[in-house]
Amino acid sequence: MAKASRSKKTKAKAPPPSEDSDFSLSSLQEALDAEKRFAASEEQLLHFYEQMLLIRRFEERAGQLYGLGLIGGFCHLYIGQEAVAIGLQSALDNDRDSVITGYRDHGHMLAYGIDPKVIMAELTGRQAGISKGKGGSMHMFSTEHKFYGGHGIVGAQVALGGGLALAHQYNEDGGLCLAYFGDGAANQGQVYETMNMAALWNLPMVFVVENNQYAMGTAVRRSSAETEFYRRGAAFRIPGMDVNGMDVLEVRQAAEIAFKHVRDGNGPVLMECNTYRYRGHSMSDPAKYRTREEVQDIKDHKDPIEALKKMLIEQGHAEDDLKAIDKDIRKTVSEAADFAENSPEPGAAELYTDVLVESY
Ligand SMILES: Cc1ncc(C[n+]2csc(CCOP(=O)(O)OP(=O)(O)O)c2C)c(N)n1
Ligand SMILES: [Mg+2]
Repeated sequence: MAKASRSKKTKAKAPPPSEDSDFSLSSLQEALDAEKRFAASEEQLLHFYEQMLLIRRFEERAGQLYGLGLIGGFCHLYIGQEAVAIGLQSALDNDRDSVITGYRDHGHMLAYGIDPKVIMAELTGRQAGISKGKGGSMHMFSTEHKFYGGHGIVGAQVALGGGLALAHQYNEDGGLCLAYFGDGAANQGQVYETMNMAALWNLPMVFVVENNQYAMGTAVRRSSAETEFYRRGAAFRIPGMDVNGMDVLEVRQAAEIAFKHVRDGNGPVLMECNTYRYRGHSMSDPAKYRTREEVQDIKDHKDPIEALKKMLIEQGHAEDDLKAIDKDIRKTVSEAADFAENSPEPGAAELYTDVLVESY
């Protein structure tokens, strides 16, 4: 290894937080409660609207392509959760920060500004896909964008995220790692091993629980002894934040507070974003574990895109202008689908590439 040993680097950091007896779970929460919503400019509001709508229309199209047999394997849609990825990713520094998530990953990639064409091509298993068609829906990856997947093993991305955060610290590049995981994943042991190490080593890491209320067919109250997930870092002195994940402005505000805390060298933060998934767990889910009324109620009263649309109209935007944005996005998504359908599948020789990295 060309670099100095890791122990030298970690020694230079602040002492472990356990020496500070003033730990407060709510210090960041208080900051959020004082100013709940990000003061976005008109331009930013429109951008959030466009990006959330892009995820929704992209996912609707992905669902259709799956139904037509153009997407194989598993496919987990992000519809309903758009405000989480947009609120958080919009606050990242794309030149420095890294992102890692589970298999429900299309929305995060779109939020990161990755071309919908290469994401759709990946979903349909084409050579032009971001993982050359070999990863599919669950295993998308782009080191160029510092997007480290796309992981099918529930909770594993959190431990890998700890490694990414350690790399940021070791290389002194000023970046942080944003590691997303679900309410189900929050019960995996390696998540807590990572929290312990991240707090002990003061790593620049934001743990984000996307609490969409279900892990496959199991509601959180049936699987979790503590359903307020933001509290779960307390044992490691990691401050928690309870965030309305259906409000893009609240998520963005929480991101501002959390990222500043981490960038100032204060170690990791645990954020719980309360959200809801409208579709089944994956495409083969009959969703018998909840009522249609429950889903409809969220769509009618808490939808993140409709809420922002209402706000834009109240601010004087014409409904026709917003419809025009939707039309443009549908066109972008159709072009991505056409591009994917017309792209070739990877050749057999690709079976032997990207299997092992021998040197850097
Ligand atoms: C280690 C492991 N255990 C079980 C599974 C099967 N599995 C796939 S998704 C899932 C539920 C995870 O739910 P959650 O973390 O809430 O994420 P969501 O799907 O709601 O985004 C399970 C149990 C798996 N992929 N990996
Ligand atoms: Mg879940």
